[in-house]
Amino acid sequence: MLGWTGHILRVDLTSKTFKKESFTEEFAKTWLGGRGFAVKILFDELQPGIDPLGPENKLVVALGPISGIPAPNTGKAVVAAKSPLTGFYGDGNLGTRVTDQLRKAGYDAMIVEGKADRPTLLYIEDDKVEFLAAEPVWGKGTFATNDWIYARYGKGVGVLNIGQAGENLVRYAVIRSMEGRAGGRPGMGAVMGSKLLKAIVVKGTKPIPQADPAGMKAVGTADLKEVHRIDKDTGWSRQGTTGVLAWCDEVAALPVHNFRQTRHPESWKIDGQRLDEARVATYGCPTCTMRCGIAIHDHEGRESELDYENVGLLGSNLDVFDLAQVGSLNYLCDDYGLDTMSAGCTLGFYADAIEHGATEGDFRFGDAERAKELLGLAARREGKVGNLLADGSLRMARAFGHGSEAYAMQVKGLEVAAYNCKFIPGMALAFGVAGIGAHHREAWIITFELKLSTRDSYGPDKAAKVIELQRIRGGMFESIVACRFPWIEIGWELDHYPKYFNLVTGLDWTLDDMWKLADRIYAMLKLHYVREFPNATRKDDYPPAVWFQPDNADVDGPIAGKHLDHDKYDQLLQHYYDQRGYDRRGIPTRETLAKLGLSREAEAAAKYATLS
Ligand code: PTT
Ligand code: SF4
Repeated sequence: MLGWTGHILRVDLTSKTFKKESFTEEFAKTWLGGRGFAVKILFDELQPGIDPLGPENKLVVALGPISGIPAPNTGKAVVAAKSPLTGFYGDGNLGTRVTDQLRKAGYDAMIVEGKADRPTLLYIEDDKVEFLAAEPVWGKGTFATNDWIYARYGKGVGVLNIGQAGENLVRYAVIRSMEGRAGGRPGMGAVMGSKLLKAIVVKGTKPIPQADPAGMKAVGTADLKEVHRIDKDTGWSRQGTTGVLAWCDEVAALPVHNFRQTRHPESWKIDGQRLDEARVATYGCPTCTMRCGIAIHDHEGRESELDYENVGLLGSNLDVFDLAQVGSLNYLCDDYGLDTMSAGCTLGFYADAIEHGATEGDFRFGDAERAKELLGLAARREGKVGNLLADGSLRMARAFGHGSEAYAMQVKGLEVAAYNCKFIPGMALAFGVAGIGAHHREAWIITFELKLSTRDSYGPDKAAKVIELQRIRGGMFESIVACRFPWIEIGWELDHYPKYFNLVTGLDWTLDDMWKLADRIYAMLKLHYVREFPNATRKDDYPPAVWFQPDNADVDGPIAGKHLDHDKYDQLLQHYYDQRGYDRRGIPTRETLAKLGLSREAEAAAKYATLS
């Protein structure tokens, strides 16, 4: 079997043992890698109903067949586990050198299970695995932890680590890597913390098996140069992801004031142009030639790396229009290891709940200094407010009552990304049916939807577009494991990816084969969900209720008086289910599962929930 190492590293923190396990060629071809591996492994190995923060949960770090290969933007890894935020499968994707180092150590994935008896650093070097004391950095932030690790092992190693948020089991704690950014929004950092696992450090020295290494090297090296050239020509990485902020403001899609407003006259102060002007450094993931990590000096003079989601949710959503202050909030999230997006939505919800009298408190929109203190309270789970914030917006709303759940900006417990869908039905659907709760990663239909001016349509074509994008983004890119930005941002053709895949595996796949894999993954995500929530209904695939409310509509601007239509959204959702072969609850039918080769998985799920 070429293209895969054929091995998974299984580490048990309780017994301090490890095993090198083999997988079959059939497993590799059915699940490919990354998210594909993770959905299957966690489905087979986790009992529904387990405590996501208990030792029985497992953390999977999974790579793909092109991970670590010199080709455009292959320095990404998938981290997955049962989510403490949403209560079912959760994952994330982050740039890290663990990608190539773990593959060079001889593994396509690792599974971490059990719980250590003391703060632990897992050190992996080829066939060696060591369980080392991490007390010197327990209680420390991710920057200090990373410095400590680099000082001991050098900068060539791959590192995943957590900050205080992960240690204190904040439900939206992320995993950080200084060789990329952060990943695992639905609390993958808390899963590490629950296992007393402070960091994973990886070093590998073996070659990655490939069918045609010379051919891959020639194609990959040329393509890396070409991607660099196109990026320079188009100028995309000047502003990177933050280039979209000014557009969101223009088309009334920016989150402002906990998504109550869609535009703001001061938004220009935190847009991509201002970020580029304030740039003090540029960072990128391994094997990337269009590096988009733009760092500025924050209010306290520290370097802070900003993306659109971070600026939209910690900036405009909180009415903070001072870029340096947004940088500070972002820096704190990075250091504590909090997901910037859930943190921004949860703080926004808190300020909104106070404003609407659902609770009492001293936090107001625009108060960046208090927001900084609150992030600290959340990361340390300090006091009543810290504990409430640490549990995310849905649990907080349930604690407050007074109808506040309507404006907790989340789906299935995961907070939404920075696209205000008051009147953007397709993107609202994309959040509703995203595989792990609201995430823009899987179907970023908003640009297609608004650039074609089909904003007020709820037709079957929108459902079809969401499925097409899910296949590309949530399926192929998450399983072959590569950054999707060359495709989405600079127009790098999708055909390149089966070509890379075929060069390393010796297979003859087309994009259609990738879409079949993607559909299998999406069905599995739903099986994960229904196994945990047997009474699931189509309402679970609805976006936040506030977007449907007429009294929340904009009073002026391009979408004045408009809001999502409940019945039409339900029809759009039905188009999605029909096209996917799901029943009226949004669960794949037995027939659909059989077509996808998932009859055994259907039987396993049917023990817990009724399948049609
Ligand atoms: C992703 C989510 C995003 S998506 C952002 S900004 W974005 C936030 N970044 C955070 C951060 O930074 N610090 C922090 N403490 N929390 C953060 N949470 C948020 O996490 C990211 C880039 C970006 S920047 C995006 S869109 C693309 N995402 C990709 C993806 O998901 N898959 C893929 N195959 N390629 C992608 N390329 C791009 O990667 P999650 P990263 Mg992240 C400081 O993890 O859980 O998936 O949520 O991955 O290495 O940080 O790169 O405007
Ligand atoms: Fe990382 Fe940005 Fe490069 Fe993608 S484009 S690999 S997110 S630096």
